[in-house]
Amino acid sequence: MKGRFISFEGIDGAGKSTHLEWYAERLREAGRAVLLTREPGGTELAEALRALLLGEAMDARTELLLMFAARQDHLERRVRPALANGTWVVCDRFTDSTLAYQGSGRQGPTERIRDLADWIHPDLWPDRTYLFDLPAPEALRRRAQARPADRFEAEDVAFFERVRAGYQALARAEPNRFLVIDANESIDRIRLVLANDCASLR
Ligand code: Z5A
Repeated sequence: MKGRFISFEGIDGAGKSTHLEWYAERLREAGRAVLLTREPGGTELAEALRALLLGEAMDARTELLLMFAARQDHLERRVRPALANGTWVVCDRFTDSTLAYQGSGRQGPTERIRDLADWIHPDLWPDRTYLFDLPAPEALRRRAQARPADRFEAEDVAFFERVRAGYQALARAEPNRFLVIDANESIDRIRLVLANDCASLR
């Protein structure tokens, strides 16, 4: 049986990482084999690209192409093999991040991003995407308390408002795939929503 592909999305600081391990554990308890992974990253090569992407100055096209280079390696070596043997893949970010950050945030070429996605994974999109939705100023406030900023997190509020609006448009376009989570809710309430949805997917 083929596994399922679940992604977590949202602007930085919206709170998705707080729930990832917990969510994977709910699936394991239900007897599923789970691969918890992330983008950019998830393989040795993709993690090396992640370090460059988060740390090095680069132009917007280089950034976009490196995101997809990391994704291709991750899909080929880890995600596709896992799904093929029945493992559920829980992924911290996927191509919706590219559409939201490199497309809406950087005001980049959305059609080219979609072309790259069609080339790299024409047959593979998440079965479910959880979008953690939070106003950018609140996400910024949470982030500032949590850790020092990386290259993306150093962007201004207007950038993150565009990213958020991009995500919201993606969710409106695919209401069956996206579940939008009000990230202003408490961690416990969010877990209730996730647990109910997780049970419905299993
Ligand atoms: N990126 C891209 O541009 N294009 C792409 O295609 C891909 C990625 C795949 C790395 O992602 C960067 O890559 C990312 C976009 C770009 N930009 N940045 N930076 P990442 O996912 O590794 O980094 P991140 O988004 O910054 O994730 P994070 O550090 O794990 O943050 P988070 O998951 O959104 O939040 P958190 O760590 O779970 O929570 C933040 C704080 O809020 C923390 O103190 C929590 O305790 C607190 N929190 C969490 N939930 C709540 C609630 N409900 N109430 C109150 N406080 C809360």
